[in-house]
Amino acid sequence: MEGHLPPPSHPRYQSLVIRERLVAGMAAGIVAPQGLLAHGRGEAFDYLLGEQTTDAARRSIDAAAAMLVLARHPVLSVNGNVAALVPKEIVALSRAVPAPLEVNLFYRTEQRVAAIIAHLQAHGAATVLGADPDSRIPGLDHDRGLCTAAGIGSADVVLVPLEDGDRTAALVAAGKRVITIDLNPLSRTAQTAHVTIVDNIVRAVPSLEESVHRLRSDPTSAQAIVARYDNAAMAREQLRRIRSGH
Ligand code: PTJ
Repeated sequence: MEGHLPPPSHPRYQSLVIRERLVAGMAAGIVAPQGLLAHGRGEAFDYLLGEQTTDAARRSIDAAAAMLVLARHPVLSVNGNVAALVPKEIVALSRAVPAPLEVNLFYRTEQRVAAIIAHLQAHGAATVLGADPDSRIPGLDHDRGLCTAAGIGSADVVLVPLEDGDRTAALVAAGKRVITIDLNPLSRTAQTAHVTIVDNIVRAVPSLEESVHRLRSDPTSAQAIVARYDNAAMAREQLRRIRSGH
């Protein structure tokens, strides 16, 4: 795959490296074909946001970290795109919180679940939930609703990056606090989650880990951050930025 890359001097080099990770992920049976389309949409929003972590995104990252460290039973949900783009980083975040990883797919196949679990384990994960779902997210039909009772089923806080709007709404309706990472501030997921990080997952997950390390030993600050966080104001600010061309 690396053979398709231009030299590092190419102005779009970083973006092309990220694309190649997804293409390689699809060839390895980790990414769904639809994941490539989802990434193209994300890229367009990233471009409009200046391909940087905005101040509004930083506030969301701190609110998400605070919510994760204060949670009774936080869980990090992983899909094909997440596993291909940030395998090492999501494992590091799972250790830092600490919170179990659960593979939870929109386009579920048992082969892809197994490939993603093996990929995460190759990047240092100990246990990864999701291979033997024994519970359901209420209100979702077919395989989209499958989850584990020990993981998402009993979680109070769930991180669901690059998620479908229907499932986000179902998790919220099930009484969970939902954190997402989604470059499209207009998506149903972005508008339904309690904390929406409008940033590229490749930047957001390492920043989230840093913030978790900072807040883990400071529950008073974490509580204050959660109490004053306003997700609707954050979304308005991100949209203003897109419309004004920064
Ligand atoms: O692996 P699976 O089967 O669970 O499927 C995963 C995808 C992503 C295909 C599935 O969840 C899906 O179809 O998602 P959507 O509904 O296309 O939503 C994905 C959202 O993520 C969109 O709003 C994109 O703008 C956003 N997005 C895409 N790439 C990135 C991103 N947000 C942050 N960082 C990215 N790199």
